[in-house]
Amino acid sequence: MGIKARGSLVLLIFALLIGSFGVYVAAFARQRPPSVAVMVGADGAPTLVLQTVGTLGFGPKPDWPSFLVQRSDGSWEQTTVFNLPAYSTVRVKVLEYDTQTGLRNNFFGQPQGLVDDAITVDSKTFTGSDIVTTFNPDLVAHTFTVPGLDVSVPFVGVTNDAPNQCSVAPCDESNAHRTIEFDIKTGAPGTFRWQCFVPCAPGGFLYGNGGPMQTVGFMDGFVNVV
Ligand SMILES: [Cu+2]
Repeated sequence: MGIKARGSLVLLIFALLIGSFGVYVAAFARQRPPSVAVMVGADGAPTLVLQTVGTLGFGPKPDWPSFLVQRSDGSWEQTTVFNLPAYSTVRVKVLEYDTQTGLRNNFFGQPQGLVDDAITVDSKTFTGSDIVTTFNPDLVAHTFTVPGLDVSVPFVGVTNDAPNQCSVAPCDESNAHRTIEFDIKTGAPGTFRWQCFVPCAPGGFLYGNGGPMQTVGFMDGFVNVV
């Protein structure tokens, strides 16, 4: 084989390697957990039902905390991507099974962007200025914060000594949990990034960030307003 032919062969192999690397990176970057549409409640209202767990208990990252979304057939999907209808009031119900980690920034201890400034925790409703003084940032397990929708909601966690804690998702309501309910409003269609602001990653991640805190499907995701 002449020097030119050999040169072309090397270039061809090099181009193939670069090309396949590009395909791999593009596929990796586009990877996203499935998007779950909100359920419709008995009264016809769109209802988003979430659960937060301290340890997922299955898959390649069983010790990571995670969100799960309930499908309309009652089953749970481990995802943080969901579709909400545009220009609507959406009821949100969160079953919070994790213990209290605490916020690093107290600002996120205050619920924001809720319809009527109202939030219900374990059947007790807090409204208006009550909210500001009610949620001790040290007791928060996770937040649902959507900057693009001006929504941020802290979830008070279960106590460390609570009996019958859940370790494998999906958790059951017989496990220790808090029930948090509130309504939010959506506007024009769009994709809105959201995340939890409690540094809730387990040991091994600097200051509780990293890992699940920066992985779609665990502690951050997308709200698709459609
Ligand atoms: Cu979290």
